[in-house]
Amino acid sequence: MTTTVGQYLSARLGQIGLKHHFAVAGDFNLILLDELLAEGSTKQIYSCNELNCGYSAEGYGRANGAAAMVVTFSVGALSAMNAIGSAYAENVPVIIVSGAPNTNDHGSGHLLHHTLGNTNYGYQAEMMRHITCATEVIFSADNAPQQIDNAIRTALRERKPAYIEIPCNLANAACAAPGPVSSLLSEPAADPASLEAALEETGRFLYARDKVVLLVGSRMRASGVIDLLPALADRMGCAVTVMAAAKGFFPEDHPAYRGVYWGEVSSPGAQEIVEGADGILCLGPIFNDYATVGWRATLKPENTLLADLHGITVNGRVFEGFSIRQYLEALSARAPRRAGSAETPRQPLPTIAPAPRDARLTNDEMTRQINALVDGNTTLTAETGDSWFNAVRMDLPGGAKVESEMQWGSIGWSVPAALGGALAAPDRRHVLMVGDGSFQLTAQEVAQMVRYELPIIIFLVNNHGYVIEIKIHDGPYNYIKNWDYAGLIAAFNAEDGHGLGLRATTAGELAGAIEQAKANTRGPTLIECDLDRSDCTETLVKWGTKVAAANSRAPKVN
Ligand code: DPX
Repeated sequence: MTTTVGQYLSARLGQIGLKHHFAVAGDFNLILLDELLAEGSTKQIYSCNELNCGYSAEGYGRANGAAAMVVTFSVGALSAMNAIGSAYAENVPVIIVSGAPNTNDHGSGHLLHHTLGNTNYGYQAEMMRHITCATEVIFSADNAPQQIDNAIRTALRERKPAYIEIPCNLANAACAAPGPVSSLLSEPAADPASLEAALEETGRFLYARDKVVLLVGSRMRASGVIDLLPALADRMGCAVTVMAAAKGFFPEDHPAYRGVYWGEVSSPGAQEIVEGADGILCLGPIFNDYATVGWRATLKPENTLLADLHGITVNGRVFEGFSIRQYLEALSARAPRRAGSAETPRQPLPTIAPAPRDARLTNDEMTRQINALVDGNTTLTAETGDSWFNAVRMDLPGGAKVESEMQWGSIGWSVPAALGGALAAPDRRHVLMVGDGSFQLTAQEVAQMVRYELPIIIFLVNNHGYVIEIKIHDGPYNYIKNWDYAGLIAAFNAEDGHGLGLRATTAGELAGAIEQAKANTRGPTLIECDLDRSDCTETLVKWGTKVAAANSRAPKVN
């Protein structure tokens, strides 16, 4: 039983549950792309460039649990690195496969195109090693199956990207056929002694405390155990809050929900509940400078239990050797009731009164209308910028999902990521909020939404500049060239597309545009929302001031 290296990879991608892979062609990967097409387990989706290809895979992986992408050597792979950094920072298992020079050219002294112009072709793998959890450079078809399996298995277990390099003359070389996929998918068994000790210490922590609260962080997405949270909350009877990057990770219509904890810019009442608690179960949190509002919202270590993907820290002790799923499943069966924090009711979010139809469009009115569009089957992708703050202040129905990239924070991420998410979850409604500055980085990927007829509704927030940067630190570099954003769609449609480009300057125009977007099922609808530059959320201004203060701390002098 034999196959080819490319078909082995293709079969494995299908077996781990992928239905698509993303690709940009180049002469070092053409045979590999042929092999993937021939084996056919996953559909090949083309991207405009490798950065977008990576972000699309990252977005797909969020919705589907993993993703794959294929690029060419150097000119492709180096462009993709920003997106692979995103997948690493955001814990998304993206398998990046790069075509590479012919094996006969390695060590030959031959000078090749698409390279740095020296004859050592190992630099790409060296660079990738820093932003992936496994780096496999294939030099022989015989070793390819183990190397491919190791990269995929490690990515799935670590919830990080992995890199596979396949020379152009090995993609169709014969190799052994795959064995059972369970060797890639199975989770290692928990160490029973460590898990039991962790649960006992958790019990001691919880019994010694009255006001216990759950704080859900963004690494819970990677853990794939978000669905376990309501049962844990029901058992403990305590209040549940989420971090900004984990907006929507707990159903907001659940009685335990108390809002987003984000220090001084928390939802009403959430800061008091978290900072007033004597026991905070932090589940998959990322406490970076943004999340802590410039290091101001730091929780007391003695009050926190930190549960991360592969272990917990509590009462000054560290326990490892089990996954967060194994820990939460066991905890859900034996956690004590700790309902003290739930006595404080949820405070309502500030309501936004509807604007008259002919009123100038405002940020508030735009957010109100987008919030009304979001139902329990919607995935809302929110780009870095004021869109974060607008998403965080929305009142979401149960089932609604939010995707943001608050650890990596690379503008331009959201357009390809929304495309990836829409391919992975075609039965959901996909809504994207993206600022004008961010959009300019990856705008051309809307053309692929047109190509694949993805009915994504894009709210292009044209506030005429890098407003979040203007609020943090102003200067001429924050003002960008305006585009006719709505007009771009005609160019992307060309002769056969069904995209729709609309522009809203009043509340009524926006309402009309949303109705047209709902009816446009054969392509994206981009609604350019024209706002005044000064019109942004209050929380952005408050947060931006504190983050700027942290950024401008003077160097310490010895
Ligand atoms: C930059 C940011 O227009 O949104 O709501 O107006 O801020 P807002 P826009 O999309 O502008 C985004 C802009 C320039 N950040 O305000 S957040 C710096 C930056 C980054 N990523 C990359 N380059 C620069 N975050 C890739």
